[in-house]
Amino acid sequence: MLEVMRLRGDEGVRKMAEEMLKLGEKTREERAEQSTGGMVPSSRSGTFISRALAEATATTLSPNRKVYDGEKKASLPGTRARFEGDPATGDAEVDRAYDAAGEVFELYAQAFNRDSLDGFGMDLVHTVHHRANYNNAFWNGTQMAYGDGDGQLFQTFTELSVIGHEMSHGVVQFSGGLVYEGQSGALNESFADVFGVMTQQRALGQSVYDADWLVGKGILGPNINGVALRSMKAPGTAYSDSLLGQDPQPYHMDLFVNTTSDNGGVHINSGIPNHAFYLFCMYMGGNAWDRPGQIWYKALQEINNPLATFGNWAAQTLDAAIDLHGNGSYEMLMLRRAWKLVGIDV
Ligand code: ASN
Ligand code: ZN
Repeated sequence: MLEVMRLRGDEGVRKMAEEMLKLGEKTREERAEQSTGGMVPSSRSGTFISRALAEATATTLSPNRKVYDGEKKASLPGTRARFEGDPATGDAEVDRAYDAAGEVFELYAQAFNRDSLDGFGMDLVHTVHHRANYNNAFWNGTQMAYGDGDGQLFQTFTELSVIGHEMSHGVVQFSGGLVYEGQSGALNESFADVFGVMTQQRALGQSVYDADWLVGKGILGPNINGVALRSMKAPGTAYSDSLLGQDPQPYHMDLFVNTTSDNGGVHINSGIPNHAFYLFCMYMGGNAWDRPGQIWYKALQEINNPLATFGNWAAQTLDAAIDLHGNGSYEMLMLRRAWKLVGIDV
């Protein structure tokens, strides 16, 4: 997105995008340090248990949220705004981050028996109002941060699917990680999108057919021609705008984008595994966090390959489907079909 803005935006947008890209590099360096800093790859050692058991034990899990106000400055985490149990503040950004963090915690706790992002109940630290006119949100290896947007390109970043996305980067990191470059990086991005929209669908009580499958709906500026940041249902169609350019996401391997920008297209080629998940959900029906989510989550816990390619990941999801539902099961056959439809044979 930022690369597109840098290339296609007007003078002001271009400068902003260049600044943001520089900041992004710094964040990625910090994030890389965090993920190699002797962190325990927690819940990958955990065994996989049934959903019924997960729900029974999950009742004891509860979040510890800490939302800070960045006061439009760069330093993190900022000043205390709303901690666990505090009443609503009236600051919409603070309260949306607090509520969304609760939804994300609940998804992982109740559907996946995971105690917070690291599996060991870590605090959920969020900073809102990060920097001035900041057009992004991120996980830096230890906490989440959200800009307010510049009001032109973006209006806010505290939107449920975006918050679910950022927090899920933490889950990927503590599950053994997927290196943020090329195909493994696009898988990291895709996992974040999948669990971001899943958070939203669960919070809204939506089945896979009710959902819009959009990431970041409503965060684009008022005059931008587009509906969201990304579409899992129809990658490449989320926006088409003179400032933002055209949504660059492919939905099939034939359209895979080879590029050195965006860490080798991590936010671009994620459209391919995103669409495979969407198609699989369409075959399964019901709720995304049931069969499809359980398979994706199990695959993440078991892949044990931070440099996984799309093919490796597809094979891991197939293994998970076989373990959970049996060889030759409907789930396994439909999953293979979904991957085939995006150009990946397993
Ligand atoms: N919002 C971006 C993301 O989570 C920021 C980044 O870290 N690249 O993918
Ligand atoms: Zn991301």
